[in-house]
Amino acid sequence: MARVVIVSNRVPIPKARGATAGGLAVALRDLLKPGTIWFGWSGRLASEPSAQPALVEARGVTYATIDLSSDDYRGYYVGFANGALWPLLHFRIGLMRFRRQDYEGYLAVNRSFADALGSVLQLDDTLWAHDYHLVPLGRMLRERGFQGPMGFFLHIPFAPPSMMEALPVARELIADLCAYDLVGFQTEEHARDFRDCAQRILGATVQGEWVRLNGRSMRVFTCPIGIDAESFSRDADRAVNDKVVQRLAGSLTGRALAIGVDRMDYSKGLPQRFEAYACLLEKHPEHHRKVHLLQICPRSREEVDEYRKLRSELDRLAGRINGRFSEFDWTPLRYSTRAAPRTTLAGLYRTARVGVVTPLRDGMNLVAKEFVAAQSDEDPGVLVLSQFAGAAHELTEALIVNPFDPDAIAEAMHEGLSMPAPERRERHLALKDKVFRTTAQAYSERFMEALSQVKAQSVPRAAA
Ligand code: GDG
Repeated sequence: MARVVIVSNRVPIPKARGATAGGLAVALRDLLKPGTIWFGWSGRLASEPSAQPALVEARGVTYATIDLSSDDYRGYYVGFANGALWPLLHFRIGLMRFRRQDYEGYLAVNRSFADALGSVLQLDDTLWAHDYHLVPLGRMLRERGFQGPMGFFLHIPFAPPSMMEALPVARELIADLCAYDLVGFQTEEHARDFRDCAQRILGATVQGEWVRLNGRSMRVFTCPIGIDAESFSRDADRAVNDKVVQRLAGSLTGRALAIGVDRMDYSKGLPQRFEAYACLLEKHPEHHRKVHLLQICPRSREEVDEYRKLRSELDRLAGRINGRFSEFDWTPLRYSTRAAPRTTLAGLYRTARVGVVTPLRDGMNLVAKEFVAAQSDEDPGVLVLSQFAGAAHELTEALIVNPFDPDAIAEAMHEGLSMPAPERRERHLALKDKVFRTTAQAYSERFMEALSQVKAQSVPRAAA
């Protein structure tokens, strides 16, 4: 039986006991069988990183990691991946900081990954690489003679040719993606943008889902990621005993809760959301003293300038909203930059009347799905969802809004806060059905199934 080798930037090595798994570990849980290997960066910086991966075994799965030097980390992770690719693929060309030397660092780390994988990979392994950090890895493995099927999944959006062309190394990156046998995207729009890029920028031939370049074909398809809805819903049930959830519920004293949960990232539309909340309070004074917005946004990527700027902006906006609307016994906005434990989070979603998920652009957005999974059937909350989150393609019964329009978000929040129970229940049941169908398990099965077929279907490649 062929082994599966997963490669991602970071590797979620399970802790001894009781560790909560991160998003990708949940999504790939069914693949984590004895024999599987998960390879990536350890998260550690070393002055002279070893070329040999460190191996840790847990429940039959081998976790193989390498360290990076601080120069590599700056070029690969801070510079190219998060300073150039992330903004570009989220349609923020103005924030893209491209530097040749960062791109060189990005290639160098991908080469280190390919070299280190050499000591781990066997000829008949199946490889699945994840996300924008690892675009060139497939080509580099082929150059080193690896022959097994190789899939790649992009968790974030893709950009159309007119935007991709702004990146000086767009051709190289698109060609590198074509070196995989299968590339998966969250939505058909992202997949189509990639195929258009391959056609217009590289001159590839596109036929349906197949892209043909230099005599070989690869498949580009849509494979939306999901969550473990059953377990999230159980967490929400269990959270009735969670002290923090109990304290929060007690502190509401009958007021409604609106909730937002996002990594602190400029793609998540947080300033617009804060503005929308101010707009709600201004235009609908009937909500004064009747609602709290709880915004949880754990800090992330603070090495990148834009993220530090965003934090100051949110601090300022939060202060302004509370300064303007607070009363001595009512603080309209509760804002925390600390992460909440997973069960607490599930309980907070359950307590909320409205979930506000308004990214300016997002590959999928798992928070939208978690919010739905956490609701009770009897008294569910309402999801306000950006039309530019991948999740909006599936979760059409949410209140869909343009995240650039604070007035529209405010009106949707008002609608959610005022919606009668029968309509809330009807929308919720439709959303729940989808979230419980397109789960994490369905996602990984669908990808692996496509990967097992794609090699047989693609034109045999020339010897590497
Ligand atoms: C990328 C793509 C795509 C957040 N705060 C806390 C916390 N979280 C958890 C959420 C959710 C996850 O982090 C965030 O996932 P998202 O999907 O919303 O966003 P990204 O981190 O940007 O993820 C995205 C995803 O990859 C998967 O393909 O959907 O589009 O950008 O699970 O719950 N978890 C805990 N405490 C917090 O305070 N425990």
